[in-house]
Amino acid sequence: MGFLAGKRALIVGIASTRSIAYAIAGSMHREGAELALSYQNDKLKSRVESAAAEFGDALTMELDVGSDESLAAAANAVQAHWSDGFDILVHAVGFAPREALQGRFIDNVGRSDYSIAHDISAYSLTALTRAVLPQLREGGSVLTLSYLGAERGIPNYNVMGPAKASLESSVRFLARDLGGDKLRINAISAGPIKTLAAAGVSGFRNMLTHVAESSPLQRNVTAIEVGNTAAFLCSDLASGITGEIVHVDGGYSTVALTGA
Ligand code: NAD
Ligand code: 0WE
Repeated sequence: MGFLAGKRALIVGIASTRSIAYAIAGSMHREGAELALSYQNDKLKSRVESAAAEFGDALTMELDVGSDESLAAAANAVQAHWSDGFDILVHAVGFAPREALQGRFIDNVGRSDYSIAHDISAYSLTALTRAVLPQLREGGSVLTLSYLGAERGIPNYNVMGPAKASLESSVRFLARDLGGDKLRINAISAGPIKTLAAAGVSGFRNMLTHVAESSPLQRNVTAIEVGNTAAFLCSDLASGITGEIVHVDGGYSTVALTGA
């Protein structure tokens, strides 16, 4: 029997079979979890429906985390499907206007870019968690996805850096609140992976090569490795872990002077 048998998971952030959320769904399904999957808009609906068919006929629903009405409607859809609650919430969402993710941070970040990046990439974790909190069962857990740009200045990542820093801080504040409900919350800080969100980024290929050459594991990480860590963190095997940022990056963030 899988280590997530009897658990129910809502997974937000599938846009393609390359999405980190898709790999997380695969790992959780393999370990015996029952799934519900959301899609951001009509354009992504059929892709998420295909994933749902693959992962044990999962429930699907629309969810735009930028809208309070959409958050409430999605929470209602989950409640109607799982009337006695669920156990796992996965938030794998990030967005900033494309123009802000190039050139100098100081030149290319406007007030509205800053606001959108923080709204969709950071605030949405708290808004989504609050929307489903009454449904989360004791022993359950929340997981989000972060990146090293929260901790370091990285070319082109720009406003997403401060947004991820805010996301990671939110994990620590939410951990205090959720602990009282016997719930946990953690983040995975993943190394670079070629997904849709990474596809448009100029120089991403060179970044992958640099990271592989500089990492203790001497390679890039896969979405499957992130998926397996996600399944562990959301399982009872990780019952003592909350408020934590776990790096799944081949050790890249633990070393310096890698050219020496
Ligand atoms: P992806 O493009 O496959 O997933 C991003 C998801 O965000 C998409 O499913 C998209 O629909 C969703 N999204 C954007 N705006 C939304 C909104 N308003 N409402 C609902 N959903 C919305 O890319 P990914 O790389 O799998 O990204 C998932 C998470 O992983 C993000 O938080 C990203 O920052 C993080 N991450 C990615 C990498 C990487 O290199 N790919 C590394 C570390 C962390
Ligand atoms: O968090 C991310 C993806 C962030 C992202 C990407 C896009 C591209 C398309 C947020 N918003 C958008 N908006 C778009 O219109 N990653 C960790 C992947 C990523 O993105 C980078 C990276 C890495 C790594 C951007 C610049 C530099 C490195």
